[in-house]
Amino acid sequence: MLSFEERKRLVESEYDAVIRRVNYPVGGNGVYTRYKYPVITPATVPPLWKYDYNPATNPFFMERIGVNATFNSGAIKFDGKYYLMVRVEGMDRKSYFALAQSEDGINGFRFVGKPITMPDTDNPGTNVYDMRLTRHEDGWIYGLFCVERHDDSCPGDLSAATAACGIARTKNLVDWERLPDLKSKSQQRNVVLHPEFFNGKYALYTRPQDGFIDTGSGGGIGWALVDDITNAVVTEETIIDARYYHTIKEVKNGEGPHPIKTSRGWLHLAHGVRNTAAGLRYVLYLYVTDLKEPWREIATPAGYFMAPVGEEFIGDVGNVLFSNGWIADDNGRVLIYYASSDTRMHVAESTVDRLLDYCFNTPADGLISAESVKAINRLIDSNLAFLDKK
Ligand code: M1P
Repeated sequence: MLSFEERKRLVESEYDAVIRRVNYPVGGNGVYTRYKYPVITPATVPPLWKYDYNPATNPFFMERIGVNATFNSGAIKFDGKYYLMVRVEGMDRKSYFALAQSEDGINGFRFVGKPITMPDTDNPGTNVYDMRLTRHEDGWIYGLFCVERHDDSCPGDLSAATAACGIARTKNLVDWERLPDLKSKSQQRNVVLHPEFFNGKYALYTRPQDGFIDTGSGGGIGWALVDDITNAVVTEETIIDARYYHTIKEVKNGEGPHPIKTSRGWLHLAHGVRNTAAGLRYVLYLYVTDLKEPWREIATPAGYFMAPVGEEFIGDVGNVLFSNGWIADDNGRVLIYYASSDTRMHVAESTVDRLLDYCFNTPADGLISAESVKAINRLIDSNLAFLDKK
């Protein structure tokens, strides 16, 4: 068996190798390019957060506090650097937020400082996760996240839970001011703050749901206005991206990060969920809404934009891609940060132009097989006509 010093050296060299690993693009369909290695895994969490470094209290240099997963991260560019607000899940099943930083958004993500100490409300949450970061035009950076609590109206059911939207804001990503949770008629998860005021009000993308897991009568992604973010109350919600039978979002859907403002509209990234004999399948899709009427869809490409491939299928909750963070650079590059199977973080790269081209030129879902065939035949016929002309 290795000594304290030998184990320490081994653990630190394994960590260094992960941090220094150089990533590279692999293939793609022209819309986006995946990168070979995940950008953050439990191995990216510093040994200092896991090990007791004192030989007197940890003579075997054993791990004391383990990490189960690193996933569903908010993203933001701040002072020229790329930051992920990572959902770190400990082996005790509790999630917390921690900031990871990279110089180029693809390589060398490393956790900085300590895990975030998020102030609580007077009704403490059991678990917090999936933060969406929004730099709002009011000057604050907001973090909206899910707060999960036991549902005390079901005292005999240990698994009964409620989901609400927690709201906090910061100027430096480290020190957070906690605001009251969003008040709404239904439970909420996947709530996202729009970056601009609308008619002088804060605008939210919501995801009304009947229960903790089931969205039930919640028809899809909603749009709601609130007067005061320091006491946010949703009185009216309009469904802007509905669910449909036999689509990738039949069971549920949810807004990803806040939409990117482009010359042609607000570009949205979301997740859609369908059921299969093997359980739920989560995929990512895009849509565009009008610049002046951000609740009005103007492009709805059919089907998924990204779905799990290879090792992405495998993890704590298999067959899941989930994204709550992307970054658009000034030069039009878009880095899409996505988690696979509730386990690890990846990056894919595209551009605003490519994503808009995809959205406006991919046929919308005709909702029945016959319409899908018509769309393919239209493409073939126009290709044949074009190629004939050449
Ligand atoms: O396990 C998949 C995802 O399930 C939930 O998302 P949704 O509310 O849309 O079903 C969340 O718990 C999310 O964190 C998780 O990745």
